[in-house]
Parts: sequence; C-alpha cells; structure tokens
Amino acid sequence: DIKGMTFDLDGVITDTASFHEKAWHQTANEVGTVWTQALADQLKGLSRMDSLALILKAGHHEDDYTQAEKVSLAEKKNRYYQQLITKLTADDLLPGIGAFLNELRSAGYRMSIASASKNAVTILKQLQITDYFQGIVDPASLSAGKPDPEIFIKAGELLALPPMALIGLEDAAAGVQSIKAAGQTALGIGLAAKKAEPDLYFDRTQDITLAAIHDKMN
Ligand code: B16
Ligand code: MG
Repeated sequence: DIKGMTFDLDGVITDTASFHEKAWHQTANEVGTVWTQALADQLKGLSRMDSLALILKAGHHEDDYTQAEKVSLAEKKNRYYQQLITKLTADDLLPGIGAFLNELRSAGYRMSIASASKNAVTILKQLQITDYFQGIVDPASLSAGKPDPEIFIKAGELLALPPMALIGLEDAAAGVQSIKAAGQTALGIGLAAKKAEPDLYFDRTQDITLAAIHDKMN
C-alpha cells in the first residue's frame, strides 16, 4: 500500500527547470559550448557541479579550467539563477500540483522533497508550500547525486516509510533511475523522464490525481 510520496522539485512542483536552463545556457556561451536541447535535457536533475562538468565535456573544455575556476563558474551560474527565482510566487506551482498536494494531505499521505537543489528551501517558501512536507533532504549531505538512489532513499527515511510504500515523482531521466534504484515506484512526467522507463507515466502535471495513479497501478 502506498502511504507516501517523495517529490522532485524542479520540473515537478514548479518550473524552475526553465530558469536553470536559462542560467546554464549563459554559462555554455561563456565557455564556448554549443547549446542544444539534448544537452539541456541531460542537465535536468543533475547537481550543480555535475551539470557544469557535462557542459564543459560537451564542448571538450573539461581540461581548460582549474577546479577553482570551475567552482567560480558554478557560483556565477547560481547567482544568476537566484536572481531569476526571486520572481517565484504561489502562482508558479505547475498546473494541477496545488490541487494534488491538497488531495494527498487530506488523504493522509506523507510527503518529502528529494531535490538536488541547494535552493529548494527558498523555492518552497516562495511557493508557500513548505508546510505540506514532513521532510526535505539536504543535498549537501549526499555522497552521490541522481541517478544514485541515495537522495530518494533519504527522502523515504525522513517519512519513516519503506520503499514499497512510496511513489517518487520526477521529470528527469536521472531522477527516474534514482527512484527505481531506491526501490520506490517511479512516476515520470514528460518525455525526458519517459526515456528512463518509469513505472507510471504522465505527459503533464495536470493529469496527476490519486484516481489516475490508482488506475495506472492496476
Ligand atoms: P541548485 P531537482 C535540480 O533540482 C535541478 O533539476 C538541476 O537542474 C539543478 O542543477 C540541481 O537541482 C541543483 O540545483 O544549483 O539550485 O543547487 O530537479 O532535483 O529538484
Ligand atoms: Mg526535476
């Protein structure tokens, strides 16, 4: 029986994915890597430093920067990103997500956040949904990012629920892989997530309801 949900944040609850994209696109231009949609899709869900590594690798620039220079490129991206997310408000929940969170809370499901973002606490506050969640994984505590299962395992532990009682929600291929490796039921949203063969698939957030999930599980 499902008793809880572990949520990715960016691309599932709110579309900060487009802000990340905008900020990374600027970084790619700065280092001389050609920006493509395929590259943008691969970045989704990865940690900040893993994202930068991929951008450098895509342009064969991985050896052009020292570790310190890489850290400052990532910090510069984050400053630009933080500027973009100051605009977020409660109106920026993805379609249907506000209703779904209310439905889950009323039905007694426990919820936690499994976001790779070090800005997750700020984003939840701006969206005014912090209170829905019994736990938020601290990404700084992780030894490996998505697709490693660690983040979803911790998100389940915060709820004191076993993997078989959990559905993890993700928009990224690396995130779906992480959920599956954690032994939870993977709910994938959108085409990037579909590539990693989630257990349950939805095209759009507005289609996600408890009834629709139960239909797909049978
Ligand atoms: P930050 P998620 C991820 O959040 C984003 O999808 C990914 O694009 C970003 O690089 C990562 O967080 C780190 O975010 O730079 O804010 O620490 O999808 O796991 O909620
Ligand atoms: Mg995401």
